[in-house]
Amino acid sequence: MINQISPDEEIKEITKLFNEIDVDHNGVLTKDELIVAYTQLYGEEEGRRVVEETMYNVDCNNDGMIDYNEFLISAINKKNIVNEQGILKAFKALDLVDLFRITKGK
Ligand SMILES: [Ca+2]
Ligand SMILES: [Ca+2]
Repeated sequence: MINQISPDEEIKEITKLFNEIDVDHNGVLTKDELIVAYTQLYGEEEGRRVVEETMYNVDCNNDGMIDYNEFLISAINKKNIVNEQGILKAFKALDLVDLFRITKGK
């Protein structure tokens, strides 16, 4: 089977990015963690602005933190992985993520 896009690779990249931002590895991105990551990318002022925007757009359940599902959905939306296979892969990944989190949570 030949796939032109590789959703697996996309999700791996997204997961890697999430883990990099999640410095205390508790499975959620707090505003502080996002600010650290984004100010490195965009500088102090622009970074904070991007974080505000991200929290507003991505924090679906309004708990003030970005969990992996929210992060993945937003990343997928941004990358426009709109084909059926991509969405399917994403949902599969979400299942795995829940397992991952349960395993990780102590
Ligand atoms: Ca965290
Ligand atoms: Ca949230």
